[in-house]
Amino acid sequence: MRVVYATLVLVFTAVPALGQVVSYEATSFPDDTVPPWERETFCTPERSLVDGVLVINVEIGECGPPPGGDSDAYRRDLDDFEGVQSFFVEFRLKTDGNRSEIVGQAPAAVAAGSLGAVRYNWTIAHDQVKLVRDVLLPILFFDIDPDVFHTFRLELRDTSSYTWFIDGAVVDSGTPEGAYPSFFPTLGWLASAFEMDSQTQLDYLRYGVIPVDGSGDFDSDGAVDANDQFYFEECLDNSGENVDAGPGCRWADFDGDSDVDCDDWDAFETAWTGAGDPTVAAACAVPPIPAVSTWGMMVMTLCVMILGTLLIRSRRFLLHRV
Ligand SMILES: [Ca+2]
Ligand SMILES: [Ca+2]
Ligand SMILES: [Ca+2]
Ligand SMILES: [Ca+2]
Repeated sequence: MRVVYATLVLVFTAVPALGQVVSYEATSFPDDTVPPWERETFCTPERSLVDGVLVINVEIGECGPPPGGDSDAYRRDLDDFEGVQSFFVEFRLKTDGNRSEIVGQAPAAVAAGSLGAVRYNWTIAHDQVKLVRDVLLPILFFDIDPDVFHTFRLELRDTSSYTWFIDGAVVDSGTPEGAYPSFFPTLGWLASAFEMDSQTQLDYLRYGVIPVDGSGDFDSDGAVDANDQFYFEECLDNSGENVDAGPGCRWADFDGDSDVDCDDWDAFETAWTGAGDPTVAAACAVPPIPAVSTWGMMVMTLCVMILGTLLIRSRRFLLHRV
């Protein structure tokens, strides 16, 4: 019995609990979240929160000559996700740091790392991204539009595929070297100065189990409720009729036509399992029908206009006859 209990505990602690997506939306500092991100700073990075975006300024020189200046780094383990059949990391970020900083793992970097061979690293400058899976594998560089937010996404399915996306477009995919998250996996990210000052802005960072296409269940907890609605409306606002919603929104595309529009909203409402009814998404709200008094005013105004026109015409007709 004791062995069975121990086995059950192992099974239930190895699998993520309800809510299999973790998101940091930059509405508070990362180390103030529950659970907190472990923060490690070097020298004196400055940070602030501005309208749901974490802004980090890093400089060179205050703590000695370059290379190496301010650094603001955050880290978490991914132990809860070991053994899942699918996994994604997605973040939206922009930085004004120069591409010459990339050699020093700056100005911004995100690393899904481990003690094993399998890892996925982004190093991001204002107009270029470097993707690394392993130092023994080809290192990839991609140019990006400077000084605007970009969405970076990684999808892993079993051990059979990895796919990197930038702004919804596939930039690289293939068969990974092994399963991930695995072997003491961690997720970390930082803003740092190597040879130059820079500012990095993070809108969000999300990771977890890839939700099932067309399920409406973003966090894969078996419910379609308020926890999913925030992300559904984000997809809706970024998509619309016949606009591809991108890989991060397939779960919200109920009718499988690639967009997330008001047809999908209707299906989301139908699939809703939360308390009461969901608050109608602004993009799909039907304009209110005018109240009786408003109708009355409109009809009266029309009548006055018609009567006025008739009077003027009859007056002209009589004058003409005279
Ligand atoms: Ca945000
Ligand atoms: Ca859910
Ligand atoms: Ca559609
Ligand atoms: Ca759709």
